[in-house]
Amino acid sequence: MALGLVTAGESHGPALVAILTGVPAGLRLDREAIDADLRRRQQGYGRSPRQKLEADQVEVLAGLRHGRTLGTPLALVVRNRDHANWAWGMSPWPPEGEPSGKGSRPVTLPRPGHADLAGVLKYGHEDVRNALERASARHTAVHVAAGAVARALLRELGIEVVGRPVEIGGETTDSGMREATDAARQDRDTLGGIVEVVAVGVPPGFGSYSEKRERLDARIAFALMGIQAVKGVEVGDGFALARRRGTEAHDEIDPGLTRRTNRAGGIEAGISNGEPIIVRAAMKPLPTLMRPLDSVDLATGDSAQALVERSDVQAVEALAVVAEAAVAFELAGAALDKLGGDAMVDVLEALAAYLARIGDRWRSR
Ligand code: EPS
Repeated sequence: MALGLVTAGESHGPALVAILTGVPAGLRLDREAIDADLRRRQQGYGRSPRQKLEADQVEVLAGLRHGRTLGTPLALVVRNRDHANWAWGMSPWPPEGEPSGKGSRPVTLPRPGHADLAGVLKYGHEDVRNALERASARHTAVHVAAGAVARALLRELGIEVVGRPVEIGGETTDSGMREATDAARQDRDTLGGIVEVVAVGVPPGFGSYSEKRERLDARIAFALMGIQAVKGVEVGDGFALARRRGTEAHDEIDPGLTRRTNRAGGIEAGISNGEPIIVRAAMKPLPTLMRPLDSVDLATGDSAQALVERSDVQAVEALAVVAEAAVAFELAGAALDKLGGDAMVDVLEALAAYLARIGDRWRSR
């Protein structure tokens, strides 16, 4: 069965939920490792005061016994501590008692760049909150938990995936990124940036040119574009390749089937080629602004200023962790597509047999 993921949960609702299917039996999970990824996602210089309220931790409701997967659906939960402040406003059932706490008054001032306007038009909501709650990047927490499971599987296969910010607000040095964040905070503005994810130890042969949806680059691009605020994705030298000649654009092959360069970012024709996989995602500046943009009050149709809410100045460091999780999940899916197996022991045997088969031609890893 293919690796699958479905998630649920609103930003200020009771909890975020993920159900993973197709995880092989016998995979050892480490609660501390999953929680460490959740903590990494919460950190970052530009994060909102919300992060002081949350202390994300994974709970497992099904599919795991004594720290090993059972080969059955794996159900993960990350609770929203902040829900306590929204108990009336985000009550799943009709709330009892007088309106109190946050979220008790309807939001009618859509923020340009957020889900607010398109969401209420599409779904026929009166209260913009009904759209923004699910669209919020809070939801990435449970994707990171799912990605941590994928990372555990990949580690068994000798594959490591690491994400890092490479640019924030146009700055590429650590101090530049911090200064840009400070300046934007001072100006009550927000920033975007670029993250890079590198996967090492991926053997040749994950993904396929056979069908569009099987292409590893297409799968990874889909997973990255599906993250809140991501507006662009590139693989390897990406857009820069379009400006080069063919003699400067490809990766020549040496004996042992190694490459001198990795302009392709480890993927050719939708298949991993054994070089590190390198992808980048570009994030737009966050649309919740302390200095709101012009909008319209949906209750009156008159010009107004967009909703002002507590938010992050930038969340590029968080995106690095979320993007890492997304790439890990797709790589784990592609690994299982190639190797098959509903038990880890079979997956590992299939990998060993495959590496032995190509080993006389492809360098040993
Ligand atoms: C987000 C708005 C902020 C962020 C949130 C994403 O939340 P709040 O409105 O509660 O301050 O902090 O991200 C998280 C809570 C998180 O854990 O990443 C948004 O509108 O996307």
